[in-house]
Order: sequence, then structure tokens, then C-alpha cells
Amino acid sequence: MIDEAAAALAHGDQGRQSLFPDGRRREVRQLFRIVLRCVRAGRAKPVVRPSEQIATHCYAAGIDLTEVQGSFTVLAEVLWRQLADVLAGEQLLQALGLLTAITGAGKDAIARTYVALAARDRDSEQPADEPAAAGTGSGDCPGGAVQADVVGRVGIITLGDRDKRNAIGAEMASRVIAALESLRARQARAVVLRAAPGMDVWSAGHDIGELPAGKRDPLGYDDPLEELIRAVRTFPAPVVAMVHGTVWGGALDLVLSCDLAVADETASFAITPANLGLPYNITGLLHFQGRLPINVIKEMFFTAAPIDARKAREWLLINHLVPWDRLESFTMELAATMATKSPLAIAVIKEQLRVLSDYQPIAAQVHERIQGLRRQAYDSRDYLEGLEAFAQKRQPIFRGT
Ligand code: KGJ
Repeated sequence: MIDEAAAALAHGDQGRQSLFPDGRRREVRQLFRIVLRCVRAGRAKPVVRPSEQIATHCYAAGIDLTEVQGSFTVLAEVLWRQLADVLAGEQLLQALGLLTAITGAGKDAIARTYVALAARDRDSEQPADEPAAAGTGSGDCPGGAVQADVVGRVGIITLGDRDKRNAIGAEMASRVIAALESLRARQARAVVLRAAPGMDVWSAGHDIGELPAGKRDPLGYDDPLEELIRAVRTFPAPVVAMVHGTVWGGALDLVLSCDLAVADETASFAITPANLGLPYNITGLLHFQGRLPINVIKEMFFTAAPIDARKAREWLLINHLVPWDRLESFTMELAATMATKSPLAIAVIKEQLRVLSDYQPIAAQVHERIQGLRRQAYDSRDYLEGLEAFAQKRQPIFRGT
């Protein structure tokens, strides 16, 4: 079983071309053995200490948090299959519950260790006469484009890739997912998602340079932005988008996937696949449908024109429109209020609303027909023209072929 899990892990590593060194791989195998012992003993606690040790080594080796945590997911999948083969009914449910608790405890221990080590590194880099980053308003994000802070019980994730206007590619998405994981481990009861202070673009949307150049679904299930959107929607506490500046394309999908949105008057929102010739995906359209009337959705998609903050408020795309100098205090207060309420009640209500709003029965034939139509669009010359025009900083010329 351990061999099977290790092989699955190695296969995944190859797919991602990751650099998981051999020494770490041995440690992960040891960890798998400990997880098995925990399952047999019916206890999660013994997994914590070895997880912390492995996290310390992996952090020093520069391995991504999500990658280390991913090894638990691989192991859990293998174990689930094995358990389902030998157990049934109540016994199976109990075993699965235990396995979830053990892998969850391991993941949390890893995230806690990463966060503690990152904080230690940040503190040691800080000049002695300079105060440590205050959390909410430190400006740039040292050590990368994404910074996670905690103020009281509120987590703050700051996107700070100024050069690329916070365009979301694989690296940015995995950093935000890791930030969410670390905030979950630190038991943040609400999260604010924001751009770094002073940026006038909240996010330029999907990194267009990372979109596939035809013959492949540009917004498939494993697209990094799609993964990020799912992580926000399934995060077990409220996520509030705090919007200063312009929001483009898939970044608007991300804002709509946050539980609430607060914006100031500099905010504007545009959904722009029609500028690229990109057939948006069904899941994404569902996110718009959950928040906006169909005629508004059509106007936004068909014109690709930004709507200003006042209109966004009128159309209930955002919950609150506040003056720019009150944006941060207002959003933090709102998040702090939610953070004082019952986390269990909020988590389950959020999950119920997600399941209800995602529920859209669709016949297999209809789904296949829609996918076929989408394929015609992303296999078209127009889609390539859209990508090329963006790269060449010119207007696209669409011919409908
Ligand atoms: N992807 C990749 N690179 C980007 C993106 C992006 N989405 N947006 C900006 N960049 C890069 C530019 O190519 C520049 O690179 C740099 O960021 C600064 O942009 O030339 P380089 O320095 O190498 P720029 O345009 O010079 O900055 P501003 O003049 O401040 O304009 C900011 C804008 C956000 C208005 C502008 O960059 C822009 O229009 N970006 C594209 C916005 C967009 O249409 N995003 C939607 C992408 N599509 C989707 O998300 C999806 C899912 N969709 O279905 O369409």
C-alpha cells in the first residue's frame, strides 16, 4: 500500500516536474507508515510531530507547501480505495472519518510549521529599527507575490505582483491556495482577499500567457485559477473580497466566488472572454448566475466593458461601496464581526449555500453538446487571434472562424 502511494506521489511529481529530492521522498514514506499506524491505533496525534519535522526539512529545501500537503492527499486516496474494498457500512464510515482526521492533523501541522518558519525568516530579515509588518498595510509582499497575515481572528491575503498586475497563473494560484491553507491552520475565522496597497489593478485575471494555445479546454477542471476558485468556495469561513482598483476576466469570477465583496469608488469590474474568443466554462457561468440577473450577465459578457463601482453596487455585484479611505477599516470591521460568530454554523451554512447554488442538473447529452460547441470555439482561429493580439498589444480581428 505504501509502495502504491509512493508510486502515485512520484507520478504526480513527474507531471508537475517538481523537485522533490530523494531524501524527502524517504521521509514521506516513513510518514505514510506512521499514518497507517495511526489508523490502526485509532488516533491522530502521533502524526503531528513527524509532520512538523518533514515540514521543517521541506521548507528549508524550498518545496511548496501545497506540494508537501499534497502527499497526504495522495496517501488518503490510496488508503480510501483499500478501506472501501475491505470494510462496509458503519465500519467504513468510521475508518474514513478517522483517516480524514489523521491526514487533516498532518496537513495542519505542516501548514503551522511553514507559517511559523516564514514568520521567523521575515522577522530576521527586518532591520532592527524598522517595525515588523503590521499585517494589513505593509505594501509590497516580501518573499513573493502573496502574503498572508493574521489580525486577531481575521486572516488577510494580499496579492502583490505589481509587474504583472496580479495576473493569476499557476504560481500565484498555488501561493494563494497555500495562504488559505495556512490561515485555516491558524484558525482564521474570516479572510480578507485584497491587492497590495497602492495598486490600481486588483487583478488582471487569468495569466493570458499561461492559457493553452488551442486544442485544449482553456478553463478545464485542473486550471490553476479554477483550483483557486474552488479553494475559496470551499474554504470553511467567510472570504471577503476587498476591492480597490480594476478587476478583469477570471478575477471577477474569483471576486464572485468570495462570500462577500466590498469596494471603493476606484473599483471596476469586467468579464472579458469575448476579447480573447475564449468560450467561458459552465461552472464559471454558474458563479455569475448565482449573483446577477441574466440580462446583466449578458451585457457584461457580450460587451466585455468594465462597469464602475456605482453600477456594481446597483446590480448587487458588491455588498458595500465605501469611500477609499474607509475601505480597509470597513472591511476589517465586517470580517471581525463575522469572526466573532459561530464558526461551525457559518462553515456549514456556507457549504449548504455552495452545494445548493452549484446544483444544476443537466442531461449528459446536453453537457456533451455544450462541450462540443465550446471545443469549436477554442479550436478556432479566432481564439488564437485573441491570444496573439494580447501578446502583440493590439486589437484582435475576429472573423468567426
Ligand atoms: N495576463 C498576462 N499578463 C498580463 C495580464 C494578464 N491577464 N495583464 C497584464 N499583463 C502584463 C502585461 O502584458 C504587461 O507585461 C504587464 O502585465 C503590465 O501590463 O509588457 P509586460 O510588462 O511584459 P500593462 O498592460 O502594461 O499595464 P497597465 O497599462 O497598467 O494596464 C493594466 C490592465 C489590467 C488594464 C491591462 O494589463 C490589461 O488590459 N490586461 C488584460 C486584462 C484582461 O483582459 N484580463 C482577462 C484575462 N482573461 C481571463 O481572465 C479569462 C478567464 N477570460 O475568460 O477571458
